[in-house]
Amino acid sequence: ILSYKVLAQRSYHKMANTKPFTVFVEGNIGSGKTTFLEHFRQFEDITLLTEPVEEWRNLRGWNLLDLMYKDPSKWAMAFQAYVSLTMLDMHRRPTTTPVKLMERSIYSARYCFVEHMQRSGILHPAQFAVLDEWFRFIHTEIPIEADLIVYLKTDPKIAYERIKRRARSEEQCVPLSYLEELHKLHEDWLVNRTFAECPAPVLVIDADLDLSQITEEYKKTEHQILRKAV
Ligand code: DCP
Repeated sequence: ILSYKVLAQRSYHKMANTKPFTVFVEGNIGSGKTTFLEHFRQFEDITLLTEPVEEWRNLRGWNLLDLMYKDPSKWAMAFQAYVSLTMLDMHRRPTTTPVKLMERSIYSARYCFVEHMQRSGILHPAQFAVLDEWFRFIHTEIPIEADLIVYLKTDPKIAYERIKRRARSEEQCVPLSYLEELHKLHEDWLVNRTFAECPAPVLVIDADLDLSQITEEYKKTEHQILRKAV
């Protein structure tokens, strides 16, 4: 049975003939994307799509995330191909709310992670070419909505400490240098705009603050994400 709320939201979209205002939350590993999304759970008119890490840890019983960290040159290609699929699924998922908030996007997969794997030689040029052709095909043939990017900017050392603290088993081998490389790629993509196309305006947030203070930072973004006085 469809609730009154869902029906009301559907008719809102029909009447207004609008697509949801779509926001990507981007930032380094350990920048606090999940916490940021959780902050918005209190609002009604918003669909939250958290990253499908659990799917990456269990594809028919296989932990692709673990395989990728343990033997990158063998597994990076398969892992990133699967990430692209799960991201595309999130981009295409219909919503009944006026706002859609997504953790990461197919763009950060390509412009940060795959880019790093290509530059560092983890991906063979032929493997990179296949992933890049997939990305180009999706980018040109499938409409991907993007209205705003929230960039949680973090000092790599702080991200490193958070990753150590949360102790996700697969990430124990992640060195600080990897986070520094990923940080540079996020900066080049979202701030310096040196090598890749940026699909929406970027709102930069200081995500170095600790949990007790960061809620204030998150609050500052509410009116831009919900697009009304809050
Ligand atoms: N990952 C990857 N390639 C991608 C996307 C993610 O290798 N295209 C990896 C990096 C992490 C794990 O997947 O080990 C999850 O990374 P995210 O930064 O996307 O998510 P977190 O949960 O670490 O984010 P946060 O700590 O900001 O909440």
